[in-house]
Amino acid sequence: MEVNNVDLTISAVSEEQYPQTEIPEIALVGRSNVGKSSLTNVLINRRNYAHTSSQPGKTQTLNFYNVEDKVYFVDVPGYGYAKVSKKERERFGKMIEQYLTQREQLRGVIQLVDARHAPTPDDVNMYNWLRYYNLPTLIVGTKIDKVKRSAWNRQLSTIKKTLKIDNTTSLILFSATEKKGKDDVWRWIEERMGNN
Ligand SMILES: Nc1nc2c(ncn2[C@@H]2O[C@H](COP(=O)(O)OP(=O)(O)O)[C@@H](O)[C@H]2O)c(=O)[nH]1
Ligand SMILES: [Mg+2]
Repeated sequence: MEVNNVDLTISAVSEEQYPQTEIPEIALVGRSNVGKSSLTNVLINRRNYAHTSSQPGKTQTLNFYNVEDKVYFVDVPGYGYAKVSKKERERFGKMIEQYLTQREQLRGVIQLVDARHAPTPDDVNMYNWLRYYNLPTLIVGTKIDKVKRSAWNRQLSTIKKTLKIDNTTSLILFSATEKKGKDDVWRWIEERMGNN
């Protein structure tokens, strides 16, 4: 999609704040620091619109990015090591779970995993959870620029095996620095946008 207009509509801390539109939504999930903001920036052709950070686990909001009034990207903050209290983590976990299971506008979920390593137990749990709820899922293996090209196939099969990826799930290797995989990710999103 040709992207010119993007707007961070809301950083929501509760359901009442979610946009009240029928625009399709695509959620981005993954551990803190895996590259969610960087992927968002590449998809919308911006350098640092979605703030990237080397400080993991601080955001505890669902960030809705309105892209051309055609789709919302919903940045779901990292699971794993969020630097917040147990109570806060539970509250936020419930909010994410409700969003992912009950949001009518949600068309699909992009789960990011770091392609340099095998998916972590948190990644596996998240993926199993997405399968349990039958959410259309794309796995994006990030930071592939840090992996030698000769090792790409091995990393692909490690991701497939560790997550036990089923045949409804697509898998794309991605690099934000080289913008590799951008068109394939957009293609998957546009397919989902057309589907109810
Ligand atoms: N080399 C490389 N670094 C990346 C890539 N994606 C993200 N990063 C870096 O990883 C760190 C965390 O990225 P960010 O997008 O903020 O992760 P988020 O916490 O999931 O939103 C930042 O320092 C990014 O510059 C990538 O594809 N390649
Ligand atoms: Mg981020």
